[in-house]
Formats: sequence, C-alpha cells, structure tokens
Amino acid sequence: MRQKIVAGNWKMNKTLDEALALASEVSNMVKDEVNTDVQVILAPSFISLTAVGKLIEGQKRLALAAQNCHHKTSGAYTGEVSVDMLKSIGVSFVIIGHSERRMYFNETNEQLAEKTNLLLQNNIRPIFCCGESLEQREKGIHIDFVKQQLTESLFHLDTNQLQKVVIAYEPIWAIGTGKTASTEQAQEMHEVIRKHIASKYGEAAAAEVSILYGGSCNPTNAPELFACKDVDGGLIGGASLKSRDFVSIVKSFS
Ligand code: 3PY
Repeated sequence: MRQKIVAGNWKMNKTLDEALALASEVSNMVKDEVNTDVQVILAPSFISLTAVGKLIEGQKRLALAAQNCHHKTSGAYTGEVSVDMLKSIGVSFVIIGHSERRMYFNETNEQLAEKTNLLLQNNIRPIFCCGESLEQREKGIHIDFVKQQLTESLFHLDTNQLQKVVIAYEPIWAIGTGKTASTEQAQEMHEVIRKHIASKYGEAAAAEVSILYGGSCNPTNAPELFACKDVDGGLIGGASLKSRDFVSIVKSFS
C-alpha cells in the first residue's frame, strides 16, 4: 500500500513566530482529529526549519521538509543551503523542482537529477515536482513534457531509490491562480506518470510510488481529487497557511 501524503508548502511566507504558531496549531489538530494513516509534512522557510522541527519532534504523523537544496555538496555558493546542512537538523523530505524554482531560478532537469542523488544518498526523500504550462497543454504536448521531466531527472535511479521519491504533479496554470485541474485532468496525468514509471521499473514498483496533486488544492476540491485512483494526496500552497484549511485537507481522504 502506497503512502498517503499531504504536504504544506509555505513558500516565502511566515516569520519565525508565525511559523511556530502555525506549526503548533497544525500539530495539535492533527493529534486530536486525524486518525487516518496519512503522512503530514510541513515545509516552512529555511529560517524556521530548525524551530519547527523541534516543535514537531516525536509527533509520528508529522515530518519536516525543506523547500529546496543546492545540487552540489558544499563550497562557494553564497546564500545556498546544502543537503548535509538539512540532514543535520533532521529534515526528512525536500521539495525539488517546484515550477517557481524552475521558472525564477532556471533550475534544469539535470540539476534536479543531482539534487535527487544527493538527497537519497543522505536518506532524505525528494518531493519531485513536475507539470506543464498552459501553453504546453493547449498545444497538446503536456504529456510528453511531463514524461521528459521524469525521465531526465529520475530514470537513472534504481528501483529501490525510485520508490523513495514522492512525485508531485503541479500543472503550472493551476498554481496560485485559483484554477484547479478537474478531477479528470488530474487523474489522467497521474495515470500517465504511473504508467511511465511502470514502463521503466515495472507495475509493482510503480504502484508503490506516491503521486501528489498540487495547484490550488483546497478543502472544497481536495475530497474529490484525493478520491481519484492515482492521486495519493496533495502538495498544498496557499491553503497550507491556515491551520483549519490545511487540516481539513488532511482529513479529505475517504
Ligand atoms: C500551490 O498549490 O500553489 C503550490 O504551488 C503548491 O506547491
């Protein structure tokens, strides 16, 4: 049985005090209200990672994620954060390849392959984001584009490594726009992703990979999205900044 996961990507929001307040609210609500077997992940900014990590320590259902890491081990990369550093503060997941990083920081599939390798070597699970633009969807090349992202960044891994990667499908046109993919569009792409993984690693391995949906997921649309056969949870942006909304999404699994 593959893992159900809901991860909150707080992006560049929340000061240290605000992050601690949000993490504390989410932690209490998850403890009191969530009895399904779901892995809840919090991804605050680098500034708040250590403190949020300490706050949620020992809460079995909650894990800590960073929103990025550098693709080299160490060195003269002013302003960057290495995988080693993240490991030293107990980070268990790192979001990589978010479309905002691909778009504003020119991250490439090759760099994401390097990040993936470093993370797995350090026992940290990548949450690998993929997804197409509106233009690519309208041209009908969205499926090939997403497959290529997966192939170029992940298909050098062995089966055991691949199964540790969490995939997040985030259509760029649905990020921060209030537009969500319909359940049919989400299920279609999730199935494409799983079949693409199966074509290289076999169906049994592909069946174990958690594939999350991201892009304006909220308490209203989450139940329908999470009910899709190949949708194993969500990577949540704006709605993860409000504890009540985020925990409602966590509770959306039927
Ligand atoms: C969104 O939902 O807007 C996201 O980008 C989640 O990562």
